Amino acid sequence: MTQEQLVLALIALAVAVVVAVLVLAGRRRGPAGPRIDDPFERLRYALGKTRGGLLDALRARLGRGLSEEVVDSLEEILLRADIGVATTRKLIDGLKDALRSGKLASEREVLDFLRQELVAKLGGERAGLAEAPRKPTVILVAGVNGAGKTTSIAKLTHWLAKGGEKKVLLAASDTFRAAAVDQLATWAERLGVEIVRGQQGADPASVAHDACEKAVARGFDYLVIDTAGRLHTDKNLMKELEKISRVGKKHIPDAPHEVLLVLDATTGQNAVRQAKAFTEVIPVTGIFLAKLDGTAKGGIVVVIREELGIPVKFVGLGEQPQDMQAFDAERFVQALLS
Ligand SMILES: Nc1nc2c(ncn2[C@@H]2O[C@H](COP(=O)(O)OP(=O)(O)O)[C@@H](O)[C@H]2O)c(=O)[nH]1
Ligand SMILES: [Mg+2]
Repeated sequence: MTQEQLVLALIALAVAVVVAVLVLAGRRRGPAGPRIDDPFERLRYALGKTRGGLLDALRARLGRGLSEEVVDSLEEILLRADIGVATTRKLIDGLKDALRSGKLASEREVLDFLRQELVAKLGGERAGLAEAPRKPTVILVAGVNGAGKTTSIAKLTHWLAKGGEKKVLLAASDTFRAAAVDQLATWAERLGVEIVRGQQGADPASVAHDACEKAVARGFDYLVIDTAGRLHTDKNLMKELEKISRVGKKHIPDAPHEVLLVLDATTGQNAVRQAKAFTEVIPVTGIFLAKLDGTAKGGIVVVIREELGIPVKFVGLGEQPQDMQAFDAERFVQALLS
């Protein structure tokens, strides 16, 4: 082998190693995680971090036997899962009462008690999405920047379209950044639905207005409106959101039929504070709780329900269009505590 051939062989080897490393790293970073088709198992997998901190810790503690002291020590575990101070207090008091009156004798009974109480607190049944008596059903989506609005809209669209059976129109009323409009447009293309977009910097309310007009004229089943992320402390931007929510009424008097607030589950109690600020400006009808898969604070669902009285309607479990589920209290609690 000549020296030149040796150098070429070494270069080829180096390239092969680099390619192999990149392929392996890409695979490890794959966004979807394992593919799980069963919805309950999918939810259970996504709640893994919260369940790990909650159920495993509860079992370890209860393994020491049952006493008031042990029940008291559960408080810290519930708080860590972000179940909230008020709810945790009620759960612990309830457990103690049940213990004193001899209704709790085993770890299983304690967990059953917690499951029942949590299902009751979460409203017991599915909230469902409001449907307009006459189409289109208009869904306004709000939330702070980065909460997951646009991704959640993609999931919602995938779910609403029912494989092409229903016609969904998207409105890109997040006109502040060109990138935001492009992001929604990319989803629209991927999902095979139409989108109304204004010029960059266009009035967000006028985009919403045009979209309402088109949705009525062309017989769409659903119109989903994306809005600009805003700091919940910014009064002007909040006012504008109010305007977007009002503008569609010219064409669709009872619109919007749903105002979904997207909250980032990983921000825990801060998400609750945001929600309070939004509900002062617009009539939020439901919560879309995004990023439940990335957090050990899944208990925040309970706080949202208890402190805001607004139903959690959807949960986001990943970054792909199918990574969403309609919220079901019973199933959620089962996935969390079993
Ligand atoms: N793991 C995970 N990531 C999410 C979820 N929802 C959104 N994201 C990610 O959060 C980031 C911000 O989302 P985006 O939709 O752009 O937020 P927006 O600014 O509110 O529109 C993106 O990287 C999304 O992929 C979710 O349910 N799970
Ligand atoms: Mg966005």
